[in-house]
Amino acid sequence: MRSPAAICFEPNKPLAVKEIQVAPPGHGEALVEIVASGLCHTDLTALDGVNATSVYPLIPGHEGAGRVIEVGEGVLDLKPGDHVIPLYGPECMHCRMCRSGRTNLCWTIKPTRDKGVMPNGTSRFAFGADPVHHFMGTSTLSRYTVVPEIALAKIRPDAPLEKVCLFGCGVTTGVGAALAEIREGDAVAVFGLGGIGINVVQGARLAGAKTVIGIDVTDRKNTLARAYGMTDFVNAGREGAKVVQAIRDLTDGGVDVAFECTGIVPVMRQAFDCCQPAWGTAVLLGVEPPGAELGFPPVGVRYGRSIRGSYFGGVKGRSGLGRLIDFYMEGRLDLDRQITHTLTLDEVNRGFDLMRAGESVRSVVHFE
Ligand code: CXF
Ligand code: ZN
Repeated sequence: MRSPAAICFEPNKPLAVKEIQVAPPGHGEALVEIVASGLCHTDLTALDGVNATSVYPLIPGHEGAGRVIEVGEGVLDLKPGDHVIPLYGPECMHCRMCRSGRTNLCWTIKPTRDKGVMPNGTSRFAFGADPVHHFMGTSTLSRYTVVPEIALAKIRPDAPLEKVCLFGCGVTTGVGAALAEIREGDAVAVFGLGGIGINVVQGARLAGAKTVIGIDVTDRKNTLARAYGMTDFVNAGREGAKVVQAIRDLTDGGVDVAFECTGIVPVMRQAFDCCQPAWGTAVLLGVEPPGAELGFPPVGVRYGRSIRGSYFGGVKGRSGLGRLIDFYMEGRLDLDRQITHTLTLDEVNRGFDLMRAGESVRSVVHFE
């Protein structure tokens, strides 16, 4: 079928909104009509040519929500009309990782996903005679996309798709990590108050954190962060090298959990250093530049600090996302205040310009 889509033909060029051809879903796949898709920094890395799993031309987008239109052979748990959120991290429920009970990672289709194709090795998208690649296995900046069943979370039908698309990445990554790592009464630090950090802040409130310290280089996100539960703010631009000391002073020696949401390696070190020496945990969420390494003195770990990471908030996409969406439907999580811009697909480049300029928290492309 024909579909409008945003195509990145090559890095560092504006996206081209074109009509593409979408092939029917293959074995184990579903054709999904996307209703809305949020724009995330990981899409920007593909547009800028600094994402290792991007094969061009590609259709970006990995924070979408929509409806199943058609299912391929062998699809067991989805039918036309189901509301779904595409998952860049699938959940096959059968592999060693899925069965381990220790991780939400599932690498069943990672080799083909990272090459921009479906599990059988081919793409479902074409522009004229030429194939166009999938991105992160989701490509939600196409009105119609094809996604393997194991990478589709079926969600409750009453959840508004133009809002809950944010559970496809930012909200789940931030809120999930906060719920997994924070205990009631904890003091936490959140480095970077962008699309991820802001959701760590509201997740920290949900988890019962007592002190939530936000750290950013601008005051611009303060109103939103305070509304989401931030209790203290440290301006890293003004404090410079004194950021860690400022956090220690606010918390009687260090936070219980520090979340790094910028991907800047020296900030990761600050997150580690501001943790309580005997038990504090630094949780890395931000993605570092390719090849980066992080150093820290071993004594910091020997005394009891830990350093961990989290992917998609530690949430298993198909079996765990429903719980978070229920929190939203019960009014315990906010999406409206972080959606700073809504755009049509034709305005998608403006959305990425706003992101580059730091003017948006989340822009959401509406297809209808
Ligand atoms: C990212 C996090 C790092 C790996 C790829 C996906 N999440 C969303 O943007
Ligand atoms: Zn993302």
